[in-house]
Amino acid sequence: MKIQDIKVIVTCPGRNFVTVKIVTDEGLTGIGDATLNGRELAVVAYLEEHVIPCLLGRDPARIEDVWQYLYRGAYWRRGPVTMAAIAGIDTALWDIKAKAAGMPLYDLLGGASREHVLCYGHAQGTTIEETVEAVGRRQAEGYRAIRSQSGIPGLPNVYGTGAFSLSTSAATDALPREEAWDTAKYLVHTPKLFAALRDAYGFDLHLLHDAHHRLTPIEAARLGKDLEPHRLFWLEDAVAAEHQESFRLIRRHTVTPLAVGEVFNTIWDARLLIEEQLVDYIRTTAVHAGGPTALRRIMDFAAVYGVRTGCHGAMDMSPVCLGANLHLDLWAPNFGIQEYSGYTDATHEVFPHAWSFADGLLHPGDRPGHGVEIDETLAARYPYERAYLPVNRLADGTLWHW
Ligand code: GCO
Ligand code: MG
Repeated sequence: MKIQDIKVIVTCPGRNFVTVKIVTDEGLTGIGDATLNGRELAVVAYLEEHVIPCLLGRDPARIEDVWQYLYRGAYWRRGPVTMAAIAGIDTALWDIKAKAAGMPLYDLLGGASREHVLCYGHAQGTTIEETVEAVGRRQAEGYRAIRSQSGIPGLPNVYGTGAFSLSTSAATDALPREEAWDTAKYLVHTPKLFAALRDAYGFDLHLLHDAHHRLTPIEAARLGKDLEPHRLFWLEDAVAAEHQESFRLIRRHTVTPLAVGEVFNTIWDARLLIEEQLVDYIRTTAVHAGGPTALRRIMDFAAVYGVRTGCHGAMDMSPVCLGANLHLDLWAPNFGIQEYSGYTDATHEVFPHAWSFADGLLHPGDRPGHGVEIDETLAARYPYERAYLPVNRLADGTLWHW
């Protein structure tokens, strides 16, 4: 079998998605997600100009060799653009291999380790009361684990708590929205949210929280400590993790479980965190970590140290990425949880998928391959729109982590 053609499809059925489609001379096709939120076209150019010409005519079965060729062979290793491009190709090649074998991808990886995959949804509100209600709605939809975020008095527009923060070219403000941040206010308010949630729903529901990289290590330690009575499933991205050693300090002070890694793109970003067991969950995801080949390696490395998985699955990871993640989740001996924040109806239609959600659980389905397709005619009806994530500033104007 030979790779005959590779195309890159960009579509915006609510969010921008970049999808790689590989066609073989035997008529088998495979697709992969290569979306990098807010920087989508950089990955398209990387693929079209620098990757695709090198792969035409190659054997699609040699996934490991193609991965090494694109990673080592580029000389410029790592980085979100490179790794998203590699992920698009790698995911499509695994799709083709599993289709050729007539197996769902999880079978090819070693088979299912469980019947289904626990996932967590999102609940948010501008006030504690609104968030408490939103958690109730998610619970009614079947979710057993819910990430809960709330607006903070005195701070308008906190990402992930109220109105959608994404700016698109269709909107009047096509540049990144500016949001405000105050850590002191946040640290006082957030434990109150979880106290209210435990009062309302008891301890049977798993609650998660995302600090979105905004704290310093000692502030994160304080938050972890203050959240201990509320028994969180995890506290996510407590600090910006360029400095992996930061987690040593956080760990010394709190038993709140820690999750990190949605912006990581290789195992090197997490090596120390995993080896020293400084985190409980590693959040790398197929599209940002270089596809199933690399994600499987990270999961296996984490398994050696008793660190569990918690793949990033916000709605800017396409249904193709979610499909690939779910096969790895079903297989991984050290699976923890999968994020699932849902998609627009148009996104479900553009990407028909075998994976399904019921009772707070996901399953990848049993179709050969990863089980996700793209309807190209429909995709063409939703053209790309330039879009930005917000930025965050302190009251004095200092640009802050968001
Ligand atoms: C999450 C994330 C997202 C990211 C987004 C960036 O935990 O789901 O933090 O909300 O910010 O995916 O593109
Ligand atoms: Mg997050």
